Amino acid sequence: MKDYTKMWENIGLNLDAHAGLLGVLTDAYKSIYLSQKNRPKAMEYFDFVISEVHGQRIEEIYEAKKNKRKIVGTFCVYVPEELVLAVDGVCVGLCAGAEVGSAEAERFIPRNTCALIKAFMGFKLAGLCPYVELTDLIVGETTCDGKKKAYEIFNEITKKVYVMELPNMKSEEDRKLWLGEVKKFKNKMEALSGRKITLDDLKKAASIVNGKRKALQRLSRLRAADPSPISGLDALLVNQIVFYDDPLRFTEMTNKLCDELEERVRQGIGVAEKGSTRILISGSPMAIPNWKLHSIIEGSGAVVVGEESCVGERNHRNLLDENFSSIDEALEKIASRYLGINCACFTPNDERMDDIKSLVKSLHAQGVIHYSIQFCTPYMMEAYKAEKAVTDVPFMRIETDYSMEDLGQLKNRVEAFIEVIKGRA
Ligand code: BJ8
Repeated sequence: MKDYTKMWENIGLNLDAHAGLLGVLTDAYKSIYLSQKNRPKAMEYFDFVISEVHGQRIEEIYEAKKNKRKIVGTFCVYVPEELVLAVDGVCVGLCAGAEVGSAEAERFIPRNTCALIKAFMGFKLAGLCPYVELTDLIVGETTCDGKKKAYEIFNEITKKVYVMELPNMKSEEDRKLWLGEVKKFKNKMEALSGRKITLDDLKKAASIVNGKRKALQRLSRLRAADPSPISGLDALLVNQIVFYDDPLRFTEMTNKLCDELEERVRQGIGVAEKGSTRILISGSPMAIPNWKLHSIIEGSGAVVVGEESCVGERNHRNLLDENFSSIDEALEKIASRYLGINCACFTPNDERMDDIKSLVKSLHAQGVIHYSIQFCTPYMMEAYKAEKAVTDVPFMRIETDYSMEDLGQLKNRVEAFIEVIKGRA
């Protein structure tokens, strides 16, 4: 790896702590990812991206910033990426998937806050996230209570948080409110960049973001094969990297991966043996480098075939209707596309139950593991309804955080669950 020390220093990272973080990340990646057998060749690109996640990609974003492009950081799939790209901005998901800076974060937020919120506060406070340092704007949303209140504090610390008001229901009034928020966000992006958005800008942005979604949908469909041509761990990685990588390059490389997977499916080549137990994961998002549950499941001989999650299906299952001929029409379509995401922050949220059931069918899942990050009230609560909705296959709830303390206990539970599934076959 090239020496990026000077760049990290200029960005203002805590160099010693950052070196420690990269060391831990590299070791975890080697033991979880590089030890897998029979991986698709095209995963080499994604291995490279991870090895350069705080290197080459940061260099690219740093360059873009020098060229006066605006860098916009996000924590939620409700933020319309099209409006960032329409002003030639760069949209990045911010670091939130590892247990770092917890002590620093707990000076501002309660100990019993979900690990994702604690991590985004911790990464910033410990000086470990180069993305957050490069942002011109951080976009928050009124989703769960924890995030909503944490953004107030995050703004005190960073002075660059903008919050979109997301309704909690999906009635006509709520749709109007949300459309108003999308329009306000367009104005915000224009003011930030000093550039007026044209219809052409929107058309181009829509096609780029849809390109990524289509590539991910293709990947998702290929996982329905038995044997699955790709591990859940690798598919999760691709679904995590989409939030960081250059969008056009990401689409090209994911499609290349899918070409290879199609060939594998034709030849009956899989990562696990045909007939291996197939698990669908549903619940809270798994931000990079949260690979804990997938690695336990796949280390126990099953294969994860899908994620009903924002790092997964919820991020890409709906395309934006590109058939618009005015800016107003485009904004309406954007608002409606995003309101079709079924996050547990909504009430009622029965559509999410339909999504889970339909994924069980289409991916031929034999069991559902409902994953909630500990203290994530929306998903912990909604597990009840999900369990009631899934009647055809066994269902198990897991609540955990980013620490490795419960690894042994989780492994025992997952293995017992796989045995239950096998017993039904
Ligand atoms: S659309 S899931 S990305 S809000 S894990 S911070 S919900 S307490 S991340 Fe999410 Fe948008 Fe919804 Fe998706 Fe709160 Fe839960 Fe923590 Fe969470």
